[in-house]
Amino acid sequence: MAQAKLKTDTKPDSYKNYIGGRWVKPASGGMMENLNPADTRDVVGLFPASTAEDVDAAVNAAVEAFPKWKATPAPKRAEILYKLGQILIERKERFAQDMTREMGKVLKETRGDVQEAIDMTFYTAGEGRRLHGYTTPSELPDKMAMCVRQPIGVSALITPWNFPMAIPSWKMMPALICGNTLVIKPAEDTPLSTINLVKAAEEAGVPPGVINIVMGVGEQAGAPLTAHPGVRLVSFTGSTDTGRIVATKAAQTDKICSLEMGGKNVIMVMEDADLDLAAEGAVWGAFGTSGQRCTAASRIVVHKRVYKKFVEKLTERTKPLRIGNGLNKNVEVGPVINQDAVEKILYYIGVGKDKDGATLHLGGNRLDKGEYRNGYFIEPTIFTDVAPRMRIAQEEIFGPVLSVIPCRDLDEAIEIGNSVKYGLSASIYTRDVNRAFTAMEAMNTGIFYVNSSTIGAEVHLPFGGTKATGNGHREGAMASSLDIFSEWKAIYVDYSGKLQKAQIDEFKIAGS
Ligand code: UN1
Repeated sequence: MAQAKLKTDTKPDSYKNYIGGRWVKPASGGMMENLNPADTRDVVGLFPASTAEDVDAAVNAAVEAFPKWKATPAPKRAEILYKLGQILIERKERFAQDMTREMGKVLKETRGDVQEAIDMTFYTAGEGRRLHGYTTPSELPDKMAMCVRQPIGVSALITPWNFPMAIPSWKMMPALICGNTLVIKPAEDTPLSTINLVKAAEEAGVPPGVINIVMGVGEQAGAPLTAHPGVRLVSFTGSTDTGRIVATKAAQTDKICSLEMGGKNVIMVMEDADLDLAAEGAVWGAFGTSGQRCTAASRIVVHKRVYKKFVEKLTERTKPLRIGNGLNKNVEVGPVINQDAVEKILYYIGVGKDKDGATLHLGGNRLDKGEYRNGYFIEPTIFTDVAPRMRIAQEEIFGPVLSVIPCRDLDEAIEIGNSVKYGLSASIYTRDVNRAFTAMEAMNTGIFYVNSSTIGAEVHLPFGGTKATGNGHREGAMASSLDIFSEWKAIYVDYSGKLQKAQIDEFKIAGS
């Protein structure tokens, strides 16, 4: 059984920022410790605590590299991505191990995370020979009209810790294929996975300055990046509160800004559902990644006729889940990311019990004895008899906490499902095609599943959500991510040899 390698006796590895094609120390010399959340005695490494000075150097490098990268034909940019995809395939196992060590989710899932980056890289590389614009008739004779996508400039990518290679790839690959240069600021809890991705990109032949990585905390490194006048676009994934700060900052210098933020996703279980399948999907959606996905299922709305039976099945499946270090083969639920997360999750469990008055049906505790004593482990937790307006049913907890809410019928399930401020993902379990389609249409979310959980989006479909989940953009699916990372240019070519005035000149149809 693989065990986290403890490095208590040796000095931890020290990492650098990547700026203008060189690995460099942060200007202030400050470093941050990155700890394994399953065992905090294991120091994954020391990473730069960057400040505005480093950000400035990185943005300048990206500004300088932009003209050449922009002038590189897109199919040639794509060739580098194909190579990068190949390197990621070769390193998949090592990158997955590193990722589990730095963020805790189990190996099966970190392999999936790297796989998602591989999928995104190849999928985007194919776009190098498309990047379609279109031609369209002009309203005037002897005149042609068309539009093309053009690169935007320097993109700032601010990425979260829960998908530390997949989400950077969702932003980085389309940014690159469109001809942008970029500065990425990964979450301070998971810099290593992004370094792994950037090193692989360097090896694949991405020219100096095209990709830059600056590590550090939000206020020190993220804030100057979103404010920097050299940056034209900010793409952010994280909490709604931080996203609003990012958007406000970005607006002050007219930056393009794409935000992917919180979720409070629902599974609706109808009385005709396959209850075993629904319970399996609920457990995977709620406790996979220890509930730390934006798409995690944190609410299950169940028809009252099958409520009791469903809760039994859910409990049966949750109880035996093996919690522990994600590097161990048999573990199914890893730790949560850090001490702040532990406190926030325990706070919400307290709210559920003492303020909301829901029934704490299962779990509810931090595990801190024996094998758990050096990590951030929380039991998979189920609340039952939850009312839709309770805080635990409204606010994003981002941990292994599930609220089960009874409902009367499909209409009420939809109403409850839509009653939160977020709109990322939703799902229904039913055997009735009419109900499935009714819910599909009625749910105000960016992603909808029928007879499967709220997680598991594929890279070639749009990823993102409505309401407080985002600001109208979608990642993934080529057209939508190209819309973030390129700007349209409309082009008119008049070959009539005379001044023609749109909307003003009258065109006479011959013979009329
Ligand atoms: C996230 O929830 O933060 O759909 C990203 C999924 C993954 C991506 C999730 N493919 O569950």
